[in-house]
Amino acid sequence: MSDDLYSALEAAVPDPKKALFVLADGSEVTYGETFALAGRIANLFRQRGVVPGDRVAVQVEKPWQAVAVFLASLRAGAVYLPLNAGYTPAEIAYFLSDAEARLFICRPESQATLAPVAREAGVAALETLGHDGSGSLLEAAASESEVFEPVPRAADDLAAILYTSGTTGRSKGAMLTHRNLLSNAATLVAYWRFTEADVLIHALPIFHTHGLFVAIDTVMLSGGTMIWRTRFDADEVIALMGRATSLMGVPTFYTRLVTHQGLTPEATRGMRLFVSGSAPLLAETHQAFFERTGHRILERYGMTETCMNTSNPYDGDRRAGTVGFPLPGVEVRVAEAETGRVLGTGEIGVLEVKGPNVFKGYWRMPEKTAAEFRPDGFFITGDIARIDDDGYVSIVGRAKDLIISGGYNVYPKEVESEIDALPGVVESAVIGVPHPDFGEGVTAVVVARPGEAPDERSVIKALEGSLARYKLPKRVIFAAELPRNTMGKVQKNVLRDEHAGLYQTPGAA
Ligand code: MCA
Ligand code: AMP
Repeated sequence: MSDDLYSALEAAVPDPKKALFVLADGSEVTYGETFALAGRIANLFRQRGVVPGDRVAVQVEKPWQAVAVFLASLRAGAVYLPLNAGYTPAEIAYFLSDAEARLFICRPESQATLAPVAREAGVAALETLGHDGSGSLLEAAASESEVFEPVPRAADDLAAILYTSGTTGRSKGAMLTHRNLLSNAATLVAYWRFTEADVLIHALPIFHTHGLFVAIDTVMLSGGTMIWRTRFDADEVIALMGRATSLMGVPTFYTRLVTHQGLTPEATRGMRLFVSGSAPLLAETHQAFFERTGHRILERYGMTETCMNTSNPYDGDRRAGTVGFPLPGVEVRVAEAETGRVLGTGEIGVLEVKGPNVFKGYWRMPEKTAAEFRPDGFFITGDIARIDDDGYVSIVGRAKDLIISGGYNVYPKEVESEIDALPGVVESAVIGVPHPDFGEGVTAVVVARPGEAPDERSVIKALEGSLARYKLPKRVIFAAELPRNTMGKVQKNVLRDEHAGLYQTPGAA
C-alpha cells in the first residue's frame, strides 16, 4: 500500500459507480462523483494559491461535498484543518491565525461575520459551502477540470491539523501525518472486518477524529457505503438499521437508543457492528443494549493526538467497562505519572502510547510536544488506566482537567477564564458532573463579589459570544468560597462529590 492517504483511498475505490453516500432524500452519490468533485476542488485550490503544505481551514456543517473538500486537500498536498461548526468567531480567529491558514471555507450565512476575521488573520482566500452544497466553492469549482494529478506525499508529511484545547493556556494543533491516518484506518478495516458489503450509518459530526477519520476513512478504505445523516436522531437511526450493517457513535447515541421503544432484536437484525467511543460507555448501557438487541457494543479508545489506540475484540469477549486491547502495531503501557516508572498489570497509572498512529507533535509548540512524550517515544495520554492480567485496558480516570460532554471535550480552564473575567465574579471552578444524556454536564461553581450578585442566566448569557454552545455550563451554582487543599489548590473532587446528583432529578438541565 502507498504511504499517502489520498493514493490509498483512491486505490481502494471499488466500482466508481458504487454509492459512497446515501443521502436523506434517498439519492446516492457515487465514489466516482465524489472523486471527480475532489479533482475540481483541488484545481480550484491551486487557483486560489494553495501550495503543498498550506493549511485549508474548513468550518461547515455536514454536506457530503465536505468529504470531497477533505479529499481535495489531501490530493493537493495541503493540510486539512476542520473546525467545529459550533465555534464562535472569537474561537475561529485564533485557529486561523495560529495555523496561518491559506484558504478558509465557511458557511454562506457566516461569511459576513467571518470574512473580516479571516482577513485579520491573514487568510488569503475565502470560499463558502452551505449545508445543501450552495455557496461559492462549488460554483467556482464547477468550471474546473476534474483531472488533477495527486501531489505525492511522504508518510511523514502532514495530512491534517486538529486543534485540541489545552488544559492550560492556548489550544494546541495536533499535527497528523499521512502515516498516522492511513495506518490507523487500515488497522481498523482489518480489526473491525470492514468490507465492500458494509453500510455505515454516519450520524456523527465530521470535524473531529471520530466522524472524520475513524468513520469516513475506514469505510472508504474498505469500499463500503455510508448512509449520511447530518445529525443523530434516534428514531431515524433505528429506522435505518434495516438497510445498514454498522453504526459508530459516542455514548450519548447509545444512552438515547436504549431508552427508545423501537430498539429491538428485529430492528437490529441486519446490523453486524455497533462501535462506541470518544467518552466512557457506562457498563449499564452496554448491558442494557445487549438485553434489548442481543448485540454487544464494541467499545474502543482513542485521542485526537493518537487516533485509535485500543479496541475490544471483534471476535471474543467485548468486556463492558473496558476499552479492550492495544490495536495491532500500537504499544500501550501504564506508568507512574511523575517519574515515568512503568507499572505492572493491575496497577493504576497514566496510560502511555507508542506506534504509527501517534501524532508528530503540536503545531509550532516544540516545548509542549516535548513535555508530553517520554524519552523513549511514548506519548503521555493523560488518561488514568489499568491493564488486567488478560490484557484488557480500562480507563479509570483522567489526570488532565477535562470534561467530555456528549463526546465533545470541554477544558474547564477555558470556561473558567471567561467566567472569571465577568463583572462581579471573584473566581470560578468548572467541573463535570454526571449527566444522564451527555455523560458529564459542564457545571460552574462561582464565587461572586460581596454585594454583587450575577445570576445563573446572566452568567451563561455572557459566555455565549465567546464560547461554542456545547461548552456553556448547563448549570451555574453560587458558593461563598471554593474548597482548597493545604497547597491552596481548588479541590474539584470535593465539588464533584457535592454536586454529583445535580442532573439526576427529572427535568434537570
Ligand atoms: C449539543 N448540545 C450539547 C452537546 N451537543 N451540549 C453539551 N454537550 C454536547 N455534546 C446542546 C446544544 O448546544 C443545544 O443547546 C442542545 O444541546 C440541543 O442541541 P442539538 O444540536 O439538538 O443536540 P443533539 O443533536 O442532540 O446533539 C447531541 C449529540 C452531539 C448527538 C451528542 O453533541 C454529537 O453528535 N456529539 C458527538 C461529538 C463527537 O463527534 N465527538 C468525537 C470527538 P442550546 O439549545 O442551549 O443551544 S473525537 C474524539 O473524542 C476521540 C478522538 C475519539 O476517541 O473519538
Ligand atoms: P479528544 O482529545 O477529543 O480526542 O478526546 C480524547 C479523550 O477522550 C481521551 O483522552 C479519553 O479521555 C477520552 N476517550 C475516548 N474514548 C474513550 C473511551 N472509550 N473511554 C473513556 N474515555 C475515552
